[in-house]
Amino acid sequence: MKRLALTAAAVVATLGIASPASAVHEGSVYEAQLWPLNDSGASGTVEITVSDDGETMTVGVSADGLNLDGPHAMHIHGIVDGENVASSVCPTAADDADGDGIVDVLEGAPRYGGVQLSLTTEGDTSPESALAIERFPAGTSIDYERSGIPIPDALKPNLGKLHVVVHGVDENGNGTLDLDQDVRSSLTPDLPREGTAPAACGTLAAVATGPVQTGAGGLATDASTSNAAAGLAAAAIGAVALTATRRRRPAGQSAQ
Ligand SMILES: [Cu+2]
Repeated sequence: MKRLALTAAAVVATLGIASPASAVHEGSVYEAQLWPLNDSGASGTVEITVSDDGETMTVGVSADGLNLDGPHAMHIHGIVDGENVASSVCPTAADDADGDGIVDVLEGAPRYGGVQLSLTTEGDTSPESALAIERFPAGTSIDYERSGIPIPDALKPNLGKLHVVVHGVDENGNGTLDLDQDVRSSLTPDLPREGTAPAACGTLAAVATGPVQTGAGGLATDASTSNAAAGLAAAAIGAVALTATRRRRPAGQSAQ
């Protein structure tokens, strides 16, 4: 029975992925918990709400404890190749490839991928604005919300594979962005490393908003409830199969 229940759960999960309700992300909500990188002290949350037509989204970023009282470039990152979006993760201190104590923006890129969207306060939100630090929030806390951000086609069904990265770290303890820092950003000599080193990263995940996603969430967080739900699903699927079998079975053939 347990195997049957798990199989049914897998069927339900598969159906969920294939069903229009979840294959299309319209109206979906995604959240991320922001965790600090590079001892930034930052923490926070991200909430993304996709518009009803699925074309744009509202992004909210709330963070505090940032040790840099300066500009914080913020992006949605992902490993994207044309229409293909790979799953990715947030970097850790272990990704400090050159061992200098800071995971710079490029050292983190193999984990969270490239910039897919720039969470600017105004104007363009494409990757071209990735370093437009005058159009990002600034300070030791962030209270950001912007609506109408266009979602690139490749990202529409893949928001749950993406990450939000907040950049800008104080390295020398003075709390401000040192434009003359000797070490330059791994992205551009125009900015100090403090300006682009990642301060926080969070993995986006779909929030349960519909019946299919509620079932998946239950499976992940509450085994007993989900097994019970899977059992009910198995019973329902079995009943359908049995009905079909009975209709097909010629008269006179006995059940096995
Ligand atoms: Cu970024």
